[in-house]
Amino acid sequence: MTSHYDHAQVQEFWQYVWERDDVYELDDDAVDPTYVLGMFPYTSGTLHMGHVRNYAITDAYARYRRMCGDDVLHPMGWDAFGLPAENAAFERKTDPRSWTEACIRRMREELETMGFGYDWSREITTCDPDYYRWNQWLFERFHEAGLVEYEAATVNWCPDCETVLADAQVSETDGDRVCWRCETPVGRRELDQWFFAITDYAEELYEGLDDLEGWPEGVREIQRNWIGRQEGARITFDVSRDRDGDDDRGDDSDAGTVDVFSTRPETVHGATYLAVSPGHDLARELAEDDDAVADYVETVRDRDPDEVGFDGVETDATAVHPLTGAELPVYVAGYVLADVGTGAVMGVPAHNERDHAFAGEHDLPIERVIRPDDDAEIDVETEAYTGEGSLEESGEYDGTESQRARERIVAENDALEDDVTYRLRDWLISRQRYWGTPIPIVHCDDCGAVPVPEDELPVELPEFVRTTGNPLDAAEEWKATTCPDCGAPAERETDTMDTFVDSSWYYLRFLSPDLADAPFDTDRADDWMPVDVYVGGDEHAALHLLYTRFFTKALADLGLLEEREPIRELKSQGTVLYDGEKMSSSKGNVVTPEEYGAETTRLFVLSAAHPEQDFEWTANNVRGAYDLQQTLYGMATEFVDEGDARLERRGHDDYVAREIDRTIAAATEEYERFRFHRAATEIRELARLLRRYREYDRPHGEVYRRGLLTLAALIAPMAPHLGEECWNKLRGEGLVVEADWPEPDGDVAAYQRERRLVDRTLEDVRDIVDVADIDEPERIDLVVAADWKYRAAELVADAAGGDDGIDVDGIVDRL
Ligand code: ANZ
Ligand code: ZN
Repeated sequence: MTSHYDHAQVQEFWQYVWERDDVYELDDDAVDPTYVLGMFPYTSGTLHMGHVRNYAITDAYARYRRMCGDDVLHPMGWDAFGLPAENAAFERKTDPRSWTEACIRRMREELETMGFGYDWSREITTCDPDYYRWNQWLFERFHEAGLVEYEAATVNWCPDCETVLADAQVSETDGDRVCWRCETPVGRRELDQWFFAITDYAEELYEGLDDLEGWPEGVREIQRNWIGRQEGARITFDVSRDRDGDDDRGDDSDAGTVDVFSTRPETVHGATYLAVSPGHDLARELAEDDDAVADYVETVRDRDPDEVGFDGVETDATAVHPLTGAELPVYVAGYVLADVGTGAVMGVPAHNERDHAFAGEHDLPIERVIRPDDDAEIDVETEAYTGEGSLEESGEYDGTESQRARERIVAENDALEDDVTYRLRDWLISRQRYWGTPIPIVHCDDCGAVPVPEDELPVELPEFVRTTGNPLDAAEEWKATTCPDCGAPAERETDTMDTFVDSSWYYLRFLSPDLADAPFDTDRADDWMPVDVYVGGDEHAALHLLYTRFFTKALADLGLLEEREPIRELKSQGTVLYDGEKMSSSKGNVVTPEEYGAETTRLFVLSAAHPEQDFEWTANNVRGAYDLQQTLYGMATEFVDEGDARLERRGHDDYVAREIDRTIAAATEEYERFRFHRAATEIRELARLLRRYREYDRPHGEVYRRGLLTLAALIAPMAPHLGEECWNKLRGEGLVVEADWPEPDGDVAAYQRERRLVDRTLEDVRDIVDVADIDEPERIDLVVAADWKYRAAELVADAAGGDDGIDVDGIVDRL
């Protein structure tokens, strides 16, 4: 039979033709092209089903837009730096570059096998010096703009990977904080580290989320939580010390102030103590001559930060309540976090759960200053009351409703000031590893940390050496250099950048991937940005997508970009499951696309579910995609083989013609909304109708051919090789990838109204006469719809076995 679809051969042929004709290359002069981007893959060795799904979605959409007449930018590149390459190289006794290059070759081949339509002339690889020099260049621009900080910080340290981990790289397993890669328990270390000041943009990053209407609400909510914006007040307390312990504040106290941050400033009258974190300046100062404080600070530092309970140590300092003048004890307490708010709190045990717990442990007074409005029985001795209400024991504010009091107390007292804090921390970009962008800094004994002059960029990585620690530390020759400022012998920075730096701006490099004197072409960026549609896994909701937004804003402030948001529409794709588990190489349940051929694989991942839903990979489900492919191919082949069609037009030909129109309209709508699974359903239904049409009668040549061409065009974005093959059989020339998206001939809306009427009428017919014994209900649908009045009535009459009681004319009238 001629209709066997030999996927390997078909794929190879069309891939050759597409490449020969450069059909996916976007001209640099294109005006405002549609920018469709899938998150570029980490070069881990092979493509997995998550990649295939991700790229099938972007490819289908890019192809759809191209057929609609848009210029389309659909590039691909490689997220090629990172620890796993270094680990793999170490295990395989090779070096990260060779290993990464081998991965890229294999993955590119796999992408090509799938027939994804990328503009490969724009391919970028982040471990190329031509790429990472721009990380360095941008680092230096950020540095000039005050967006880079070099600070000692206590960091998460994985003893096995011998590297610092970002908080997000620390996973929680059975209550243990472990390395996300190797699951070794994570320790703490103090190191000088490089940071990007993302917190400078906290407010804009937060505010901007409301306007990102093309983003899933779930992702925006994750970002909101990550930024953790909180409104409240900063409250200043005078603090003095009583070093000799004689309870006489008079002569031996040094005055100072401590600011606290509170979301509930109206509870200020209920403050019964002050507590600062062990990392607070006051704690350090007190530790100098107070052994108890020094010991406590020490223990907390060595402790897992999540383990901290409500222990703490009372100090010899005293705080003065700014409104009442009362003297409050000052504690150093582990539950107060150094990098939240000001690193200090006023303790209000009656109205804050943590303060309540602390007060319980340390026998501190609990003073109620808010009474619930419904006069509910509350006993703050047993439990904090955290709700709203009216103030009491608060002097002139007694009786004031708490939300109103919040505003008044801040407005009317100099010690309180409106303030906003964020949970977001500055972005620690230092990694003590080899396989990343060298941070372009020289450390000079006299001049400090000096940026490498621009004309000496890139600072290239030295040869890889196998050591347990940071290979750059061992690269003595590479490290030795001279200070750019004073010429004295100096040492290169041996930290490399977090790979999230690479992915924070790669979408801009695709615009002008070979540009030699800037990271990207500014004019082109103004025209081509933002990315119109970005697709990827929602594991990137917090970090990658926040960093891209930060970069875009920082670049805009550097005058390099007009846009302040990088991505207009974001699609997060669900997970492909296999036996209920995520399909991944680490679980050994990866199904390789070659097994089923590109078309079946693509059709399946697109038709199984809405892009944002998870779905199960099962042989049975795959079969459905395979069958659709075989059906379409078979129909195109048969038509060509036995193309003896009817010429004169009959009633039901119109019906089929209008169903073709209706399918085009419906499938277009589904493509617009990324509902590929529903587009596939429309296609499947039209194919079924056309088959019945063909079996019922000899089909009308033009109508039938148009139906088949429509199928080829509608399936092409999802299954492009199949689309080309069918298109070619039916037309003998031209490429479907370059064809126009089909349009309805007739008035689809009018037809849809009519069709609904027909459907209802058919129900009426069934009600009037029991047509259960009509063994061809499908034929009825077709015929009724085609020529609905008379033929339907005839059939009903037939079915009733010529029963004289049936009044055909009567039925027809009622219809
Ligand atoms: C006094 C107060 C009274 C507070 C009250 C709350 C309720 P949540 O609780 O998640 O909304 N806070 C401020 N800085 C802190 C730090 N560095 N470490 C630990 N806790 C800190 O977060 C806001 C509250 O967290 C702040 O408001 C403060 O306690 C506490 F009835 O101040 B509150
Ligand atoms: Zn110097």
